[in-house]
Amino acid sequence: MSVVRLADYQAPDWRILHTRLVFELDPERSLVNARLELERLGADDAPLRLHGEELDLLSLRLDGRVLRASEYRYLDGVLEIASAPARCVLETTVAISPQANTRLEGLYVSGPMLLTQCEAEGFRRITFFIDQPDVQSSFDVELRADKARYPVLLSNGNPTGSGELEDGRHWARWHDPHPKPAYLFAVVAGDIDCVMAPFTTMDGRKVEVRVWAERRDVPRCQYALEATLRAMRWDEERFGRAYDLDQFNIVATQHFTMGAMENKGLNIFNARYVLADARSATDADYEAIESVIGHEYFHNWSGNRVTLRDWFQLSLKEGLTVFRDQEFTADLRSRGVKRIADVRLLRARQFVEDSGPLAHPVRPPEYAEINNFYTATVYEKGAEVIRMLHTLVGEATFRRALDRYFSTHDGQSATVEDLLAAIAVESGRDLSQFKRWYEQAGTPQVEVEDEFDAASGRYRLRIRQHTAPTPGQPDKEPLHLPLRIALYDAEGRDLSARLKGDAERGEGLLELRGAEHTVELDGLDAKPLPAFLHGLSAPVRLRYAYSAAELGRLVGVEQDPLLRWDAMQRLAHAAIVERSAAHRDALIEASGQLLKDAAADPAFIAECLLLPDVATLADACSAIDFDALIKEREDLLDLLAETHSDASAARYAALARVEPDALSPAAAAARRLKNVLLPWLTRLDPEARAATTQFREAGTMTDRLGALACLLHFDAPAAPEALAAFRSEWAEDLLVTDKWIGLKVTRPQPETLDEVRALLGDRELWQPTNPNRVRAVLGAFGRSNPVAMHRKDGAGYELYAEQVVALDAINPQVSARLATALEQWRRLDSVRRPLAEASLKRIREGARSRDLNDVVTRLLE
Ligand code: BAL
Ligand code: ZN
Repeated sequence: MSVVRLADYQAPDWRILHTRLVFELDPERSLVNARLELERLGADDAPLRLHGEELDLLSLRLDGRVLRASEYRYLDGVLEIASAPARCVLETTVAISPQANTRLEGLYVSGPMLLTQCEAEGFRRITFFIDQPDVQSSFDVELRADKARYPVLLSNGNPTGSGELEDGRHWARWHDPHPKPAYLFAVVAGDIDCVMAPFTTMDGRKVEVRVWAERRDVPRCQYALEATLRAMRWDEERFGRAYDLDQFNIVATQHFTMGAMENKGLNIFNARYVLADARSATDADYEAIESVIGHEYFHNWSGNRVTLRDWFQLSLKEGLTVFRDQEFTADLRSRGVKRIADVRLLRARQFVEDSGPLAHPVRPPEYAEINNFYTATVYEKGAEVIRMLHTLVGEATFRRALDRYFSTHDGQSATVEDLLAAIAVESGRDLSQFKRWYEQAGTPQVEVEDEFDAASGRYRLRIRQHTAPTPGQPDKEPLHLPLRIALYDAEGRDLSARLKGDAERGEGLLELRGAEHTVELDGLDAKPLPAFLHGLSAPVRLRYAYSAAELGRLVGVEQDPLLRWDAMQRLAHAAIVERSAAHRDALIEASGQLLKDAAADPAFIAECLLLPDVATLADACSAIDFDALIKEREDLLDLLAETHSDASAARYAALARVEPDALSPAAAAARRLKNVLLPWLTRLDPEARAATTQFREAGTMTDRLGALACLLHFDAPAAPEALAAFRSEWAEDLLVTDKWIGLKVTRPQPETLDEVRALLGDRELWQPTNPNRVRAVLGAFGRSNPVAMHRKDGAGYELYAEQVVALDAINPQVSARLATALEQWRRLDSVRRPLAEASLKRIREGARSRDLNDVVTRLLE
């Protein structure tokens, strides 16, 4: 497979001064006429090369003249015109088939809509273009379509006119004044409707904000609309960024490979991140909607106004924008609980990715298929890298640095170096070593050893960092990282301000640059209790030989919610993976304290009581034995439930009285803890009475689904009836049906594989062209049901491989993503490893797409 290398980057030979597009929209066969005003930037003999995939070329004119076949060639996705004047106008007309487009890249059909997805390289499936982010153009777009079928016609920018055509067709024109790369282009045509609200920006611009959906779904768009207004205001207040068009449109579709897409002025969203109402959405859905709405909106500056020079810089927009959306949620909701959720995800997905065959730097040096680099590393680790910069320079300097970055590069295609340069200038700091975070893969391990000399009262910490080899990177250099630290004395006072040493910066912040540092503290009566990485100040694994008692104490003495949660996770980890009785007992003790804590946020307590998931636990094992891990984890949960049966029943009952049907933060936090305790209660009651009652009386989807999960996963007597009732209540709703499927396929029994087979054979439920449905069935099964997926007879792997290959012919991005669920295969136990390998080889034999070939090749390398 050919690869693209960052080192080979060359500035484009041509630029596009202006683009005019006319679409004759039709689901079977749409015609696209493109008029490109071009200017040569490179050498006189530089040919004009345009990207184009699966386009039926109907006409080609250069400066008004039809080109002869000998004057161009269209081969392997490139249209090449050997000789073109330095300034010229190229006009093409192509035909494309949206109806046949199951890849969902380019122009495709979703229910009553025709719509586009262009990032990363979908625009070349719409028309010929220089489809790379460093080629930006202003756009004028005319859309023509049957008016009855497609009454709404949307594109980027501002509307400039509309009118009637013959034969019941109509047209609409859009002008986008902001030059943009093709990946930000979008079109939507459909029989859709919207909710709308006005917004006045801080600089006085009046904006019409609309959220569109299929007509029946419009009543469920109000929350997304309000979240958009919150995001627009927050970006002004926190980052000084205002919106820059007269309209901002968001469209929800049921068929979308990604979560959402930040097209300029016309965001297109997976419906699951828009549609919500009190009946159908969980508390987690509401939070995710607000977060993704924010994320896409924030791209208007971090991604759109300042875009990328090339796809290697993907994290420049994604890491920065994830950081911004994390801060949005933290500012509007509970900062501590948000950080815990983000770190949980980072460990469960990114750390795992970073220690396996798909590990890659935040800025990969090469790729075979860019679609495969929309990864946890580029997004989540990329956000952690930005967070470290924020920690190193502080909020005020960071804000000034971003102002500088946005104003210096407004309208340009930027690089990671550009962002680092803006931060370096504003902070006066040398970030050359810090840049390694973008270049070096793997999660660094920070080892801390300490010694206390009672005679002299001196306490010394020796801190070492090391990053293990990753594919293509055998040797690693030390990284520049901020390590927050606290040292608690017997009264719980933090002594870290008195630390001295080569890494010490004051206020409990160490800056590590070398492979090894020593810091120390004098004049102590007793060894202090150290705490590290407050707020996860760096995305590292930190090893320190805490005793069980020390971790138990940390849960009580530490103020940082993340570190309190982390201490609970460490206790659980040692109890399960190392089978440490002391850690188990300390976990039980600390859990009891938390259960009784009436002052703490119930959502925080819920996070603390949740054990690490099996993938996170497996990540610590050199030979993963799922049976042992799952059994130890279940035994620990049984013990927690038994030991705290009275306290958890009492707390559950009290929580159930907190505004049970309200959507307020307090009510949502109560539900969070209630639904962590419900499985504890259900473990002790074969009749599952609490879950049965909760299912029957639930006034919210959170409570209903929480109860249904318990009934199903504990094989409660009421489970079959509840499942059927839920199914028939929501049969018409794709998104809620996905939730129901998700529960079915994650039932932790080997026989769930038969359920999955049944779903795959159900002509109504199995919709392989709908990525949400594929993820509900196979994504949830592959990643969240270790019992059935990793069956020791290999049947889980076999079914998975068969489906990944079948899906490759439909949507390669989806099939490639599914295959990554086997990224830990090399560390499986000796029975499972060869079975997983055989299934991966089967995938390799069946893979047709570049996407899947790339992933499976790297998995097997
Ligand atoms: N740019 C792709 C979707 C997102 O990360 O916003
Ligand atoms: Zn993004």
